[in-house]
Amino acid sequence: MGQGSSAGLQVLIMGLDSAGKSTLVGQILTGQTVNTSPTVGFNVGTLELNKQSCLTLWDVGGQKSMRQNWQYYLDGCKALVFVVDSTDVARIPEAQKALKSILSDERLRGVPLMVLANKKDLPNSMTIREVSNKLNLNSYTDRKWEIQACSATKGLGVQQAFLTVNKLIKRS
Ligand SMILES: Nc1nc2c(ncn2[C@@H]2O[C@H](COP(=O)(O)OP(=O)(O)O)[C@@H](O)[C@H]2O)c(=O)[nH]1
Ligand SMILES: [Mg+2]
Repeated sequence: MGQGSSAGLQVLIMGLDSAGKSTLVGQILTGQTVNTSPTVGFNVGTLELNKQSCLTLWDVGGQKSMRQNWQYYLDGCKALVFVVDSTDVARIPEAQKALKSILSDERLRGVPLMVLANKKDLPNSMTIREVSNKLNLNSYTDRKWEIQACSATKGLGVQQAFLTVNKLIKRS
């Protein structure tokens, strides 16, 4: 992904497979729940928030085999959106490790982080506080970060999330 490959500020959407990344990107770009299949390679789309702000969203596949490719998307990244399935208690330690590993990359130094606790429409989803604790977000003192709940399928909190991402970029 080259710096000049598109007009918008580059925003990387990452997270474990089936966290809801592609549903989220589909929802924000089309306002609809789209059918997703496990993402091979990547999806990309441009989100115009207003005349001044345009975000280019990169939805990178989350399967284990894809994760070694994550590093190729880091150049020119202005914000990282890390999507978590907040009902998946079993895999939150794996999400924690994946997040830590991505953020240790030199190219993401100081880049703001937005964690989306997705699937909040489902019962038994973890609270924001639980997700935040399990991901050790308080340990990330050298960058701006936020955590918000959302439902990518219902479109709840999705618009708000990207407005916050834009604010985080402007302040970083
Ligand atoms: N209930 C519910 N299901 C969701 C939500 N977001 C995604 N899903 C479902 O989770 C599955 C994986 O979503 P997908 O976007 O393909 O995940 P990705 O692998 O991170 O791109 C699909 O069956 C989605 O319909 C949500 O907010 N609520
Ligand atoms: Mg996907």
